[in-house]
Amino acid sequence: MGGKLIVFEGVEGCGKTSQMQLCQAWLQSLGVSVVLTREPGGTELGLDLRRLLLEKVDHKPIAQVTELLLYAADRAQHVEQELKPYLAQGKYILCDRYVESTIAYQGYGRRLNMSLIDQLNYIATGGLQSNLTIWLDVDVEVGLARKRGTEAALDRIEQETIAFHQRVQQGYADLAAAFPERIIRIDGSLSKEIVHQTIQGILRDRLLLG
Ligand code: Z5A
Repeated sequence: MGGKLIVFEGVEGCGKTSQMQLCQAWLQSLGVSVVLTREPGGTELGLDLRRLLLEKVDHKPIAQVTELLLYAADRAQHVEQELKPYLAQGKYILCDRYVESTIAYQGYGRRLNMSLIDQLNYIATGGLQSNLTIWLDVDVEVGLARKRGTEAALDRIEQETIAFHQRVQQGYADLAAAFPERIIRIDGSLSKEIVHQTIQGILRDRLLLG
C-alpha cells in the first residue's frame, strides 16, 4: 500500500488534534501504519521555529514577511526530513496543518501577496500535495471559546482580531470551493464522535479503506 498524506486544517480550536488522535486509533485498528505530525514544529529545527513564531507573551514583533519565511522554512525541513521519507515507507501521515494554513493565515489573514505565497509553498514542498485535506469548519467564535476554555494565555495568532480570524475562515471556504476533490469540508461544530464518523466515511470512500 502506498503512503498517503492526510492534512487537517481549520481555525483555532476546530478540533484537529482530537480528530487526528481518533483517526490514528481507527487506522491502526485496520492495520494501517500511521504517523502524526504537525506544522509548525514537526522536526527538531521546526520546534525552535515554532517557539519563535508562536511564543505567548512579551515576544518582540515579527515582520509579516519574516513570519511567512519562517513558516516556509519549517515546512521545507518537515517535507524533506519527515513527509517524504514516511511516504516512501508507505505510511499514512496525519498532518496538523500544511500549505493551506499559509494561504489562509498569511494570505487571507495577513493579506500578503498570494502569488508570493504560492511560490514559497512550491519551493518548500517541491510540489508535494496532500492526498486529502480535511477542513474542520467551525465558527471562529466557537473555536476561540474552546481554546480559551483550555489555556490561560493565547499565542500570537490567537490574539489577532476576530476580523483576522474571519478572513482566515473565508480562506478555507475559498480553498474548499476551488479544490473540491482534495479539500473536504466537515461541520466541526458537531460532536467529536459524529465528526470522527464522518471522517471515517470520507477516508473509506476516498482512500478505499476498509
Ligand atoms: N500557522 C500559520 O499562520 N501559518 C502556517 O503556515 C501554519 C500555521 C502551518 C499553529 O497552531 C498556529 O500557526 C495557528 C496557525 C499558524 N494559529 N494559531 N494560533 P496549532 O495548529 O498548533 O494550534 P491551533 O490551530 O490553535 O489548534 P489547536 O490548539 O491544536 O486546536 P485544535 O487541534 O484545532 O483543536 P483540539 O485541541 O482538538 O480541541 C480544542 C478544544 O476543543 C479541546 O478542549 C477539545 O476537547 C475541544 N473540542 C474538540 N472538538 C470538539 C467538538 N467537536 N465539540 C466540542 N469540543 C470540541
